[in-house]
Amino acid sequence: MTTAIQSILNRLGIKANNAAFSTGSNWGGVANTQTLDSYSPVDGKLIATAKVADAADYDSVVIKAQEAFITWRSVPAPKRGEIVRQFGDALRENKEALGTLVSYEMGKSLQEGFGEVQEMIDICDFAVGLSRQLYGLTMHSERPSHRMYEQWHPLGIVGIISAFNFPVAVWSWNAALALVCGNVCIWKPSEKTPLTAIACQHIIASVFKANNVAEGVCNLVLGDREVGELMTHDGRIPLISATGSTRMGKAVAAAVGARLGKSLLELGGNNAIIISEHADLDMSLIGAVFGAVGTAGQRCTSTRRLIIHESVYDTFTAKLVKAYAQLRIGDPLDQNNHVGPLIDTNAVAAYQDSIAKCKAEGGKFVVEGGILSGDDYASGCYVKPCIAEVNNDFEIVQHETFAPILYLIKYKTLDEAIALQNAVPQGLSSAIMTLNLREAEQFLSANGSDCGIANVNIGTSGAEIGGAFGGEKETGGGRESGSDAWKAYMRRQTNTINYSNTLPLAQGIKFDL
Ligand code: UN1
Repeated sequence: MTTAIQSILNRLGIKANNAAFSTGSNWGGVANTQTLDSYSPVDGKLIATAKVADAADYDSVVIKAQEAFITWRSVPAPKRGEIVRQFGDALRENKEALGTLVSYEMGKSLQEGFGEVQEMIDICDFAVGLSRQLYGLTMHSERPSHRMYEQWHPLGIVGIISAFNFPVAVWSWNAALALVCGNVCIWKPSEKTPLTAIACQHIIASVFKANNVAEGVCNLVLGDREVGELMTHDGRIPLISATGSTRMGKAVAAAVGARLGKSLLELGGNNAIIISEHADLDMSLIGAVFGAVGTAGQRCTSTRRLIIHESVYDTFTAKLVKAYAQLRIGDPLDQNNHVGPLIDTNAVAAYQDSIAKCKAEGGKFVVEGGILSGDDYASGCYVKPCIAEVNNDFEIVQHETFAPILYLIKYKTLDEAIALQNAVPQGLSSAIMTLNLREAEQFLSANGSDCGIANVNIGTSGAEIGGAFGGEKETGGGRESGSDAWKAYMRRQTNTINYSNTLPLAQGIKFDL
């Protein structure tokens, strides 16, 4: 580890012998023997060894969280918002350090690491405003001198299971909303990125301490699948918000559904951009290339398919090939590079496997892939972004591979393009590049994209926090972050108040004693 990274760990308060869980300022499970190793995909070095929580540790956290909920839910929502506001300020102070650690531990470019912390700051600002809203409706009662309204109450413990690719932002989307809504949280971060999670826990714990917030409001539990399973089966956790693969999401939904809990799922995407004959091709190029190679193709919103009109297909493909030749792949902490490493060598194996499958199905690579070797690429996690001409119905094209592999598909009519865009199991993000109003509106209509996110003249990735984030079909149907996504973190209560002298029944039913 370089001294620069060591000083960042110091700045973020991360010590060598980390604990397995935290309820705020208190950290526990230090003596546990089972560990998680965090290797940087940047240089392959072991950054730290974290401890794994066992079932007894987990249980102690849940008990603490249940106790904390009793007091936290009684704190007025705007006061909870004030604490989230201070958390946003603490993130502003730590943006550089945390963003750099995200880049080093996860491998995304430094700019994207900073962007991820900015998303956290933005969601805190959003949540602060929300803390003075959380509106319910008022209805007119059919009975005289009756009032009817609805109000929103917190659920209790929100379990957050997050993925390696957005190791801190997705937790904050959930935590910031859950907290202003009056919930407490238990976070299980990806086992691949424990350090960034520990850093976030330190930051939020210091804000809580300064405000005398009880232990147990924001909890961290480190572990692998076993901890996730304890959470999904636990009837004490009314809501599980999980981000990850569709396979993982199905297991979460089954376990949570079996106990009639709520789940909020943000799963795989297979996102396409339609490049119309009416597109501004230079603008489209930026959206397509950033979408495909940003975060080395490891966003759930990454662009995996380009559906290109036949009249611009050759021209646009030539532009793509030229742009890919200019991509600089290497250390993501060096801001001259566009593309960093994949998360680990398993991801590299999946990338290679997808390329082989694509070729076996008849895919023709116009930009070849490959693993980079040499001193600069010693971690073995650096791969070349590649482009293949395919049919949409290839099995591999129907599948989300978390790697920079871009598939090209040709179309003749917009109806055909929209049908191709929709003809995958996933439904997260989509876009059309066109300067033609009719095309744009058709794409956004009920006959258009079937995704949770549909954009015009911007790419598939890089959503702002103000919109609801999530998708349909195998993406899981959940919505996080902006708009009214907060409602998933609360329970709705309908209240009818009779201020008359009699007790009339609804629907005019007569019942006299
Ligand atoms: C994810 O990949 O899980 O829209 C989240 C985007 C980011 C969030 C991605 N704001 O690409």
